[in-house]
Amino acid sequence: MSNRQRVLITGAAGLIGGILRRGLRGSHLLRLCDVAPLGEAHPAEELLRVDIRDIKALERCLDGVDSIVHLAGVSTEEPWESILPMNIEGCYNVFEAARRQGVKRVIFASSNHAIGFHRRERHLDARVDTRPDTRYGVSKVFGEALGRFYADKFGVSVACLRIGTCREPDRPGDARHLHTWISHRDTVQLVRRCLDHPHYHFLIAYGVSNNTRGLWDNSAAQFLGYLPVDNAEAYAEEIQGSARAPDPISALFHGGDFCSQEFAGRLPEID
Ligand code: 15L
Repeated sequence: MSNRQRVLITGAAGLIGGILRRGLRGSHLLRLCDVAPLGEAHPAEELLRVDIRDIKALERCLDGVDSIVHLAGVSTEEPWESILPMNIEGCYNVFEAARRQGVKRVIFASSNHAIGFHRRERHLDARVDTRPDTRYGVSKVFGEALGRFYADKFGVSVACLRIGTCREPDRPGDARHLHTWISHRDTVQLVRRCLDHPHYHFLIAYGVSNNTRGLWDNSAAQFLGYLPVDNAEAYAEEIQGSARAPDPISALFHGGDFCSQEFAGRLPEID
């Protein structure tokens, strides 16, 4: 009998789902779920069509699962009518189904947009106040709060990863990415560390590579042993030669153009 952990990945058909599927294949038993097609099952993979809006279906697919990597949901700014069922109710369903089924750990794909309205002069650690830059960012703050609640109240081990910019192709694409980029292999390493660490209660970590221009401090999660190997700086010259200047609001804040969309605030008041 295998002693490999069984991991359920929600939203497994997305970009990060595909990266983790390839990267964790062989070391973990993967139960992959999505509403979108997942292709053919490889050995040690189970494929399921599950909608996170359906808590009963989620509960059923958690049988025998040790940990969940929760990626499903809306991954950018969208109308509240999409954010609410997917990122608020769907996220609740995942944590609640995990509790009901005795799942030990949930790794939640949060986002840098939970802290997007901090100014870029500021280096941020995991304890900084949240400052969401979009409804999407608000939903990620909600997911982090849910994680904290399920850890404290029910003893579920929870990691919230404030992911920066993970792209296909696997390289930064503009000047902001020189601090926000995370490569595919660093993404796999970070999630692997979160899955395999024997014990933690609750943590927040930034999903970012070892970027020379990085602005996010992961020292609170150092115990995980995450040692990113890639650095966006390798692409800096190329990017700076081709990039267009960001709009003035985007340039000020960590969240970039998520901050400038619909912006009707007053700059001096956003310290
Ligand atoms: C995110 O949270 C999004 O999912 C992704 O599409 C990118 O926009 C990324 O943040 C980013 O900030 O670059």
